[in-house]
Amino acid sequence: MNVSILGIPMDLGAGRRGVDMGASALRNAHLSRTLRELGHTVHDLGDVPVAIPETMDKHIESGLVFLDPIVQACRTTAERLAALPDDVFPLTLGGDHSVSMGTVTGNALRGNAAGTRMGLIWVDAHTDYNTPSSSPSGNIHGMPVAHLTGRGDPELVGLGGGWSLRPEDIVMIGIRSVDRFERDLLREAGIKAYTMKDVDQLGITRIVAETQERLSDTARLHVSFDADALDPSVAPGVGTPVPGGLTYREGHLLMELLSDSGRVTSMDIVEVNPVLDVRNQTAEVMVSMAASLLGQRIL
Ligand code: 5AB
Ligand code: MN
Ligand code: MN
Ligand code: MN
Repeated sequence: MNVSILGIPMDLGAGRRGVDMGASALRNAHLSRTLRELGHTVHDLGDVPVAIPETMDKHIESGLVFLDPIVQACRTTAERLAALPDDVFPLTLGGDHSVSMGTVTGNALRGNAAGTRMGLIWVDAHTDYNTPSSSPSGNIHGMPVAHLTGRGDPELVGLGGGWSLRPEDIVMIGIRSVDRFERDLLREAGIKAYTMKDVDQLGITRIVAETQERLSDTARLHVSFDADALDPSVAPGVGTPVPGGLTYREGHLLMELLSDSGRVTSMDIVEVNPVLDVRNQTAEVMVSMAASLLGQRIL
């Protein structure tokens, strides 16, 4: 496969500094080499330009922290991805999770399949379904899924130029932290979310089988993997850790089964924060997750 790596070194959407260095940490953990050893052709396209917070006032517009520069970076990201040929597997590196408004939009509007239904598999401790009015923090990394489905700030919603994701085409896995008003919005939208209780009770195998069934009407799948979906003992380098997450094997099994499906055409790795990490452990574990999704096999 042709894998194209694109970094979005952005921490404007998060409450803590440092995730802007995530893309660099993932490269440093031998991402390209690991994928080449699996037989892929790998091109690193470099980084999308992102404004540096210290060069700006911390401006809050209609309840949103750093709205303008986030819109700009997401727009550039979406344009870069949408312009990639069909046979490329884009692997995008955050940055905080607000980058996914650009990556999901760009991948949905890419190539011959542009505008056809794309399933979104959201692997995260959080549902990221806040709107500017429901958000307890004003941090945009807690809001990307709401905006992708067309609710929230008009500029962020408008990134797709009229395109938006159908709530029934989204499946979330690993969930264990949802805000009070966010929960009502999720229920109302009818988005399927597998909590950690579901992971414990059903297991990853059954969850992936149900997910496949549920997303069978979509043409392809995008995986957005927030490092905080994993248990903090496995992935300590994240800004918003929540105990009780996916084990190392649950994360890998999820990636291995999605790889077996042959339907995943793009992936994000987000929320890796080297400032909070222990010897780049989180970047390394996320590189291994990407390798499993891209076909790494033991035997
Ligand atoms: B992440 C919180 N729900 O909206 C909010 O890491 C946390 O991309 C959001 O999943 C976490 O601020 C965003 C409290
Ligand atoms: Mn997230
Ligand atoms: Mn999260
Ligand atoms: Mn986070």
